[in-house]
Order: sequence, then C-alpha cells, then structure tokens
Amino acid sequence: MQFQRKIFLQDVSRILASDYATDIEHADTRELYNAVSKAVMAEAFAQRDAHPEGKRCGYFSAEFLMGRAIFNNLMNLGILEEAGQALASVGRALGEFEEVEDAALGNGGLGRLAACYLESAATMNIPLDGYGIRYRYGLFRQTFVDGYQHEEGDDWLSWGDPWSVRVERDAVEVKFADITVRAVPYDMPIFGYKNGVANTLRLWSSEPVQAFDFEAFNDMCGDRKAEENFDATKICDVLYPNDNTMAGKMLRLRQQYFMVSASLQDIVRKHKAAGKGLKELDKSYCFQLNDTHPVLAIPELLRLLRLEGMTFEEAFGVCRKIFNFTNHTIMAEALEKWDGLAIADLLPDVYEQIACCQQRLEQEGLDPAKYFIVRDNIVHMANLAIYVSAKVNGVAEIHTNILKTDTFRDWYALYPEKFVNITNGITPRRWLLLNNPALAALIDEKIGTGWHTDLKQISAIKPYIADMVPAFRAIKGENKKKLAAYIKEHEGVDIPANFIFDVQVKRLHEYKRQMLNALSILYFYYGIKDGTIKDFPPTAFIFGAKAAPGYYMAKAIIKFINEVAKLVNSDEEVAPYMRVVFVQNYNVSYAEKIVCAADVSEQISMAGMEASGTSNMKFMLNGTVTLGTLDGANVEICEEAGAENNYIFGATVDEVATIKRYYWPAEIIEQTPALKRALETLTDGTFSDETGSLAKLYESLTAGHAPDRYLVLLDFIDYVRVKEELLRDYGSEEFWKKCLINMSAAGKFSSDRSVKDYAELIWNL
Ligand code: 26Q
Repeated sequence: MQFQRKIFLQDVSRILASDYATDIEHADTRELYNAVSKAVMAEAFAQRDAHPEGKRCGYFSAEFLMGRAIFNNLMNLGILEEAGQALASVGRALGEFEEVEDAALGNGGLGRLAACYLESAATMNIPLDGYGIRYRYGLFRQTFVDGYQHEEGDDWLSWGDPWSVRVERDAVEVKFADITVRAVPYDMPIFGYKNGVANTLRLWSSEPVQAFDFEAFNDMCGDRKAEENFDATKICDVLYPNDNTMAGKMLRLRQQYFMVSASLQDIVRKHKAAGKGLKELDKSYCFQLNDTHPVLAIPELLRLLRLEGMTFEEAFGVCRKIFNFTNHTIMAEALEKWDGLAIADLLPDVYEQIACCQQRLEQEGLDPAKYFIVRDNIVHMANLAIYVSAKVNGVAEIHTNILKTDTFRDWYALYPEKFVNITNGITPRRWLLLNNPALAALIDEKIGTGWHTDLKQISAIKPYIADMVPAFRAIKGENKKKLAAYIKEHEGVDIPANFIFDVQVKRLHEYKRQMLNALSILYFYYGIKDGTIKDFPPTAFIFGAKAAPGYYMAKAIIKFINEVAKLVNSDEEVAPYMRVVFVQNYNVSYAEKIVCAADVSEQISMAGMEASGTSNMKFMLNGTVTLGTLDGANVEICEEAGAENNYIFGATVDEVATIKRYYWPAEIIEQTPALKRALETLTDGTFSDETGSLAKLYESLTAGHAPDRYLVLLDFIDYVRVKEELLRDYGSEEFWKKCLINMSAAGKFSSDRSVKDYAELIWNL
C-alpha cells in the first residue's frame, strides 16, 4: 500500500474530530487506535485490487483466534514503519497499541490454525474466506486467586472493532422452531503480505428480527416480544470455552446452526443473483468444515437446495462435491454427538435431511454396526461429515494414520481415496517477522527476504549457522530480558534473564501432561535440596494455560503448579537454581512474547493424543529445541530437523497401545522414591488446598481401576533423564547450533505450504 504521512495524519485527525471530538494530542489510546485503524481501512479499501472471478473456498469455523490485528495489518500492508514514524512525528507511538485487547474468538489450536490459514491464503493469493460467529465475549480472561483459576468475561469490543464493517445489506433471517433471528455480517479484511490481496472473514451477529416494538410494549403485550429479542442476541453472547471436549448444550447447537445457515443462505442468494444455476454451485464454491462444529452446514445446504426444487439425490450430489472435513482430535470426549430429538425439536427441517442421509446410507447395504449417522437416536456428526464430504483430512502424518487405522478405520476401508493428510502450519509473518524482528533481520542479512513468503528458503541459512551463533544468542538474550520484564510487571515474579527459559504454553489438558512437567520440577527441587542433584543448570520453568471452567482436573493442575511455584520461589536455598511461574491469561499476544524468548519447547503429550500441535512449530521457527514425545507434528519436526537436534523421550504410539493393556503404576511409584516424594506433596500437606482438588489429582494418578490414564508416571523417568541431559547441554556451541538447525528446517511448517496443499489436493482452486 502507498503511504503518505500527511494524508494519513489528516485522516486520523479528521476521524478523531468526527468520532471522538478530540485531536491527536489529546486522544486516549483507544481513540487513537480506532482512528488509526479506520484511516488505514479506508486507504486500503481505496487502493484495493479487483476481486478475482472464479471459484472460492469458504472456511467454516466456530473459532477464529485472530489475536491483535493492528500490527499484523500494518505489516502486511507494508506500512508498519511508516505509520510508526508518522505517529512519532506528532508525539505518539505505535507501541501504545500493545494495550489493545486480542480478538480471542477461539480456544486454542483449532482457532489459531484458522487465523493462520486466512493470513496465508491471502498471502498466497488463494481465494479463501472465513465464515464464523461474532461472539460478544471471547475466551474468558484468566486470573489466579490464591493459585486457583478465576474467569472473567472478555469484553473485547470495549476497544471498538475498527477492522470490521457491518454489512447490513447482506443480513438474512435464521429460523429455529421457536424463534427467528436476524443474522448481520461483520466483514473483516484479511490482508495478504505486501501483495494487495484482501480476502474476507465474515462473522455473523444475531439480532432480533424486528426492532424493539414500543407500541406492543405500551399495550402491555410486551412480554413475549421482549423474550424473543432476548433470545436472539443470546445466540452470539459467548464462545464456549471448551477445548478438546464437547459440551452438549442447546445454545451451542443454536450457535452452530446460526453460523452455517446464515453463511449458506447468503452464498446461495448471491449465486442465484449472479444468474448461475444451483446445480453448478460447486463450480463456484467449496467449503472446508473446521472439525464437526460447522457440520450442520451439510443438512442445511441439502434443505436449501431442495427448497429450490432439487431432488434429494441432486442436492446430495452437490454436497458430495462441495464439502470437505478436517478432523482435529481423536479424543473420544471431543467427537460431537447430539441427541437426535434435540435437533429434531429445534430444527425439524434440518433433522429431516439428516434422516435422509441415514436412510441413503442404509440403502447402500453396508454393515449397520459400522456405518451409521444416527444410531439409538444419537447423531454422530463426524460420521455425517465423512459420509458426505469429498475429502477428509487429519492434521499431521501420525494423526492421519491414526484416523485411518483406528478412529475412522471402517470409513477408511469404504472410502480410502477420501482420506488425505495436510500437516498443519503457522504463518511466518506473525510468528517470526512480527514477534521476533531482530532474528528476522539477521536472517534477511544472510539470505535475503525470499523466505518471508517461501519458508523453504530458510534452509539457505545452514552454511551460516556457525557464524550466526553469537548474534543469535544476543537476540535471544534481549528477547528474554523483555519477557522477564513483562513477567515481572504482570505476574510479580522475578525471572533472571540468564536462566534457561523452559516453556510449556498451551491449553490445560490431562493428555498434554503439564503434570509431568510439574512433577519433574519437584523432583529437581528436592534433588537440589537433599544434594543428590549437583550444579543444576539455573532454569526458569514457565507455564501458560487456560483450563475449561468446567474441567475439574485441569483446574486442579493449575492450582498444583501455582503451589509448586510458591514453594520454589520462596526458597532462598534453591533461588540460584530455579524459578517457576505460571503466567495469567495466556493468549496470542502473550505467545508472541514468549515464543521468541524460549530456550526449551515442552511438547510432552502422551503419544497418539496431540493431533498435531502448532506451538511446537512456532518455537522451532524461532530457534528453540523441542523436548517432546513422538506425537503429532513433533514426529515431522524430527524428520525435518533431525531427532539428534531435539530431545525425544517416552513411549511411542505403538508402545502406548500395548502398555495400556496391563498398565499398573503402583510398581513404578514404589521403585522410584523421588517420584513418590513428588507425588506425595499432593496429599501430605506440603500445599494448602481447602477444596481437596489436589487429593483428587493424586487419586486420578494412582487409584481407581484405570489410574494415570495418560501415562504420566510411566514416562516420568525417561522424561527426567532427557530433560536433565538437555539442561546440561544448554549453552554449549553444539546446543546453539541445534537451535539454529531447527530454525533452518522449519520450512515445511509454514501455513503457506498447508493452504497450498489444501488448494491443490482438496479445493481444486
Ligand atoms: C465441541 C462441542 C461443544 C463445545 C466445544 C467443542 C470443541 C471446541 C474446541 C471441541 C474441540 C475444540 C478444539 C480442538 C482443538 O483445538 N484441537 C487442536 O487442533 C489443533 C489444530 O489442528 C491441533 O494442532 C491440536 O493438536 C489439537 O488438539
């Protein structure tokens, strides 16, 4: 984008005057943020390229975890520096916008992946548009009170939403059995990196069909109407804060239908208005279903097409060509199943289409024990998605293999050609250029800038690795200082910047095994105290994670780690060797600060459980070694960078399968006194916990008929062995080279590659 300082500042001043009755000197940060953003929006619109004609893909997702838009947008428009200088010339600073709240309309990996894919598609000039929900409140804000997680509403719109445009003319009505609501789209441009492309993220907001009816209200008939209004807005009130578990709530079902019905009505209407026949809809569109959350799109499109006069078979034929489905998890508790009666009650016409799909499936004469969409009145959303979709994909090699051989093996036997792997990726713009500009500049200096949009080129850095070590260390050191200062300010914990930064940041889940990390810290702590561990390399153990508010064990683990942190950080004897901090409200913006400052990337899920992981890729790209299991994309990280340049431990997927058959952790505990000691802190009064949650945690690891579901205790010894090896390697020339080898081998994990794979193998764009 062209940038002219004078015009930019004039625009900002004019918006400040008209919208806030203030000027650049007196505007507060929020006002300035809105004015700057709107000025940029207007200019980007004025300079936009024509939308290319031709087929487009709709990315249907209940979550888009966009993070903060302003810096990324300025960077992608190529005006980050200029805008910064312009503001500086009038006594303001871009840095003020660090305060701006993230758009956290997602939980974790799945939502952030959607955001990376939109950015990459725009950059690769792939016609991909996002469709989702404009939640009034995003993922809760997390604080700790006495070590326990507390949740507060995330009022992200209090900062305004200058990057969205309300498109009144495209509003549609969405009908439920009990109420009809109006869906109004808010469009957010997704700018490609310095290429003039803007795709769209369209988020739907629910409103009452009619404005408030005062006459009816005055006639004292207002009650029913008032209720209708209330329900309509409620649909988009809040993002469900579950990650890898499903909450069978009716409101969640309403959200899902609301989003897909609005999107499809809008698309069908536009297609017809363009004078095109609906039998050719798949020539103009295809849709990617981001997990099962938007799968009601299938029966909804069937319904819409039949309303237009198509037979079921004709409509089904269109759907078979238009829909594709991505699975993000094999966790049984995350696979969506809905009560058929609930769907039939809420959406009778939609349920009818689901029943027709089930009937069609039955008529194929397949084994009904293996192939069903509805069984015992339960609708299996993944089965519906697989049956109708053209392509089904997993998100890492190992994950796709598990889908083929285990989770969906019967479907794979029936439709082997449907199943493909598309390994996840991350955008190198946000996750290196933006969050780590000094490292990006160092790379530019050696190999130029081609890697910005073709990350494979980063391998050209290999010959320079040995020379780069001092500069790399200096950059990492600066990033660590900045993070330490930020943590000091926000968490009140001192982390010496010369300590090793060992980081585990991701959603809190038992399968991700934050517990394994925490127990190892206690093991080191007691080892240092009793002298069995000598010269322990000074290490700061950094955690960040939100627990679903209803996930008891996850919250207990947060409490435990906070208690461990308190114990360690208040012990002067171990102060030279270790610190522990659990940062509050881990989100995209916190991740940007953490990822560039980490020395160790903890990716320690039980093998077979983490579909892919994407923070592993972010750390790798920033030159961090992985301490991890052979799970998800860790496997491919080792393939690309060499297992010898990372720190791999623990049972493999195959070993997990056999071990689980006879696993009994009691022996392990008895044979490992140091582990026993660490475990017993959960019950022996070392930590205060009036809720009794730590005792429950102890029970889940040691008692009942299936103790330690995620093999924390089984992998403990190997984990501690490899972790200690890593910490002792740290600081050697060899170690720094490993960091840079990882960075140089990260090319595969660009989401540019992922979206190109989708475009080629699935979308046929
Ligand atoms: C479903 C129904 C009702 C309420 C909530 C949900 C729900 C919401 C979010 C179920 C699952 C999720 C999120 C899953 C998720 O984030 N999976 C992650 O996807 C990443 C991107 O592919 C992978 O890298 C991670 O390995 C995977 O855990």
